[in-house]
Amino acid sequence: MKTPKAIRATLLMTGAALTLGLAAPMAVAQDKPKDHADGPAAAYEPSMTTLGQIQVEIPGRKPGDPVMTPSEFQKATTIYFERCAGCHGVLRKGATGKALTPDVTRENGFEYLRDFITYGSPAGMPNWGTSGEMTEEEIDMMARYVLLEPPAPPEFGMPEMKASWKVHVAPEDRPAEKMNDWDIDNLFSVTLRDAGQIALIDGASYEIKKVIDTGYAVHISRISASGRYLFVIGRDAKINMIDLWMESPDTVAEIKIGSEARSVETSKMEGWEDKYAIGGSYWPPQYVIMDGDTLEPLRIKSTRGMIFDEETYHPEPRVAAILSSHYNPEFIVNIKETGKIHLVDYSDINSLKITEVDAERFLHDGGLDSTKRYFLTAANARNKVVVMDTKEGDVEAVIDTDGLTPHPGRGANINHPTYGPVWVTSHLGDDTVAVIGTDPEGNPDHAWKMVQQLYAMGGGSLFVKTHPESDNLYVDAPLNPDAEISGSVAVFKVADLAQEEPEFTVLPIVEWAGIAEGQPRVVQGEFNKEGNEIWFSVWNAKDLESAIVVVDDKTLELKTVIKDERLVTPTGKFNVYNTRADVY
Ligand code: DHE
Repeated sequence: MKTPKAIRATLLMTGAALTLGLAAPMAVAQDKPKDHADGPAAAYEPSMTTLGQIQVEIPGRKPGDPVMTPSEFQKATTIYFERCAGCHGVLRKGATGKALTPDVTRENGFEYLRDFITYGSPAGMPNWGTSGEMTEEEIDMMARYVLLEPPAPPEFGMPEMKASWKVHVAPEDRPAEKMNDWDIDNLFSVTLRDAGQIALIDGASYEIKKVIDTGYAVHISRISASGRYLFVIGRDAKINMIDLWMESPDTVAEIKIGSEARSVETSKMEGWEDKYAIGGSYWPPQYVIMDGDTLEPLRIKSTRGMIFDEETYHPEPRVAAILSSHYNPEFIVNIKETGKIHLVDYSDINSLKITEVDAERFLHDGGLDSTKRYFLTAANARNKVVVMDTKEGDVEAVIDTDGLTPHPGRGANINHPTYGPVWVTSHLGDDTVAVIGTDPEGNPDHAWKMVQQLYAMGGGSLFVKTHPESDNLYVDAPLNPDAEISGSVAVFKVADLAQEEPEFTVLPIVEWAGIAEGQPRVVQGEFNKEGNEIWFSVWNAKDLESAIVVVDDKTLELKTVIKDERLVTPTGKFNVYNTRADVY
């Protein structure tokens, strides 16, 4: 274990290296504003991996169009969807990046575009050419590509969903009781990202009970309220529904809900447990409510519409996090580009009532406070956290976190020695950790305010974690450019938060994993059911060894390392009990 002082020294050096790194390629880089996105935040822009595979044709040619062969156009479309669409939008109408429709690009012309792609810009455009990420030929091709009309990827409505929908085991053919001796509440569903699989790992013996094929570049797992069904969504928008009661748990139903997706959830309100599932997609921009037993698609809602404050039309507002309310029969759906939260009342599915709440643009991930009443969610490109009251259905506050790009995962709820119940998020863009008061009744002066700012190892953090039984707060930094930092985890003692500048302990997780090859990153802590062990993924390249490192929460010592050739690119881990009960 390293001392906080040693890591602080490394940190300062990293900060200096980063500044130098940004300044080196071009003189103009010195003018870059503080929120320039060349750092870890830029590395985290969405890649439309499945859309990149679709076959497209050059839209109707107009006089003056640059020359492009169909194969060049296809290649450019793939590059665009995989590298550019995350910021500029699938339809090139702009998201966090500027619009790139022909009316704009033709105004600027080919040479300007070529240079812009080559050198980047202080406002956040990466320097694709000087960084070596694109060849001169590719840049030439991309500059011609954005002068042409963008191709529109296919829509995905009820006929397409129904065609993809398969019930492998009908509800009446499934077991009436649990048929295995697994402790399913303490099972972990582990994302094996690049294998397109999940591993089910026993929380006590660390045994890999089963590996199940799922969607491509699988993203998250969520569990039905009863704990019986596990839902897994891939980036290709495929949802697998796995029955954990079967003798050998397996997929009982599957569906594709679009071409690109990231979120899935199930109904948790008392009386509605396991009744419905919901999936949200990036493309097409929509969400679908499905039957909770079979995944039959029931209702589809497009998210296209007006941006909440400008009242201008956005053609592709992506669906980010979806949570299930514990106070109302509602799904809470983050609509990224329009900055709205949809409260989807599923009590009468034939007459779906949707309340659109104005929040803030670029909503991403988030979680509930310890009472499960308030949903705290990052509007990441706006450096804000929105607090939504899921009982009353309105926004309580929009808090500036005074850091760059908050990224909480579901956040961490701790009982602060000075401020009482608080919720915590780290940031992608810097080392700050924002601590927000969440107790309007017991601590009204501190509620919905950033009551403290902590400094962890460095930028590139994606997830914080704790557990009601734990006295610790864990902060990862998988996207930090420094291997020592991205391979470690910072731990704050909750009791130490009473101090003005609490120090943290660093756990050298990659070192503990004993992996020599590659530059694995440590990502997303997840507690076991009891709350006395925390698991971290040691996420290496697909063809190299990865691992899961289990840490004893009381002693902060290594408990065990799970290694197995089937553990290919482990990232997210979802403990069945903690996920279904929203314990974090
Ligand atoms: Fe995620 C959650 C989107 C990249 C691991 N990720 C989420 C959620 C969204 C999202 C909208 C919230 C889902 C919810 O709660 O319903 N993630 C995106 C992206 O758009 C992005 C930036 C780029 C992309 O092209 O996908 C992206 N995510 C990643 C990764 O690179 C990570 C680190 C590794 C991986 O497996 O791909 C990653 N995302 C995760 C994890 C969660 C997640 C582990 C769930 C955290 C939790 O505790 O609930």
